[in-house]
Amino acid sequence: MRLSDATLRLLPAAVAASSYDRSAVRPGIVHLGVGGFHRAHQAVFTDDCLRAGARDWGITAASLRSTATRDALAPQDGLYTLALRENDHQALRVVGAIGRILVAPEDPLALIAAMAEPAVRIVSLTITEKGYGAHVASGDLNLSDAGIQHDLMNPENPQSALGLIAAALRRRRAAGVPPFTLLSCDNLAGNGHVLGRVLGQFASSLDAGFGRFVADTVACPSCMVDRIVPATTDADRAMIAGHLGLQDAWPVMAEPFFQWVIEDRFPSGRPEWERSGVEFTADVAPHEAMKLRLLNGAHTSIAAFGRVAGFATVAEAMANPVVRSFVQAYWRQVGPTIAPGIDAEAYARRLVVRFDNAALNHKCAQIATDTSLKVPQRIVAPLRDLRAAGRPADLPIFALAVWVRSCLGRDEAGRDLVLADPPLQAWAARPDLQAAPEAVARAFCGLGAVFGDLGPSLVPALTAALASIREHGVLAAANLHLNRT
Ligand code: CS2
Repeated sequence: MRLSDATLRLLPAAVAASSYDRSAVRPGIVHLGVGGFHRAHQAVFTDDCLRAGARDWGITAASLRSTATRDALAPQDGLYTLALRENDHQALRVVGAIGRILVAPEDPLALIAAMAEPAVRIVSLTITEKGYGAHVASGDLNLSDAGIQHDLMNPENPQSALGLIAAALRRRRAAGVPPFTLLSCDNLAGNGHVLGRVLGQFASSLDAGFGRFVADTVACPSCMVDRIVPATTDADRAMIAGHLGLQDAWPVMAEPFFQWVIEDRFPSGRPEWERSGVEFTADVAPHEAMKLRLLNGAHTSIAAFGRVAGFATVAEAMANPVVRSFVQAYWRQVGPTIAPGIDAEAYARRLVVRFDNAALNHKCAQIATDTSLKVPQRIVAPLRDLRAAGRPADLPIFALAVWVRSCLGRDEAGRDLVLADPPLQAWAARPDLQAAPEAVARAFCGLGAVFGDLGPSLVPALTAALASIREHGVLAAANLHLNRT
């Protein structure tokens, strides 16, 4: 039997289920990108509000690409299980905040109509770095993005997040309905700022008046989101079915820790997310910098070590003494780039415990997707600040070298390393393992979208790190480097 509204009453008492009348909930949020992260984060805190009696903040969710989540969750009335796991502890809960799930490519007009509903006051997004049609380094609209090109030509039948949002905003404007607040929940520095900027540029390219309307009336608060959410496996599905006594086609696994710090700019209102411990602030930037530079920067480094040296998961890599020392030294070096007033040391101490959580089974390969779009805000940004302050910056450079090494086709045991990074996959002149370290360093440092104007100055240090990795292997090279500095 399947998890659904009809079978909720069969759940064992140990599973915290939604007890409210879901049929009385009206959608107030449309969420784009209904992956595991949204379902373990924003949807859960919204579910807390619904459990506390709110009725205007249900979520209509949409996938911008695949039908998989809709196919899994529609037969379950949008219900799914969240398993919070930490070593040998686990807590289960069924989340009911998501009602309808739409699939944009199947019916873009249905999604536009859902966003145009006057009762919808927030459109939130987890569409990953590449979903914004932005140059991540500059934050400008990327006019060579295929989805953006298509939507500027076909604004009535859009495919991209920006095109869909713009179509809904045009419809609201024509009907005299105030715009929704746009809430980016992706790991971009100044995510709301980036979204507002590319949307404004997109809207102005369609029509200058609409561009001004977007710039003047659409609020795009920034926020910092944090919770580690590994991809669900079949073993997880079997484990959850065992606990529920019901089948759940797509449960979500996550760590207990979470943080969500939001700039409080919601002209049309918002759920009382603070009841779950969500923080509201006037300035998110220092929180974002802490999280992107310490958690995500270390994640990207660990994933690169893992891929090259053959560690499958973050916890496995962290159990290696060299990786562990490297990560801790990296935090000490990068920490001073975080604004004073934020306790970067306490956050880093907590990160060790979070990364050691063996129950998560968080795969290096999952983190290593789209890395060329992640490196600028995670590693290059603190490197730039360290340089500007005249401080040592060798560890971010070494981390970049490990990432570059992980893009050369094979790991140190000679196994194929598949790249899941569209811009790098499309790079015809991408060097491979045969190329000399200096040629590799020069080629990568020439990627302006990744390194900005910093690239040329990094060539010597990157060459030296790549040469040492080639000579000694990545772990021994890191160890030598740590002992030298
Ligand atoms: C990870 C993030 O996949 C990745 O790139 O670094 O998804 C990370 O787990 C989250 O940002 C944690 O909040």
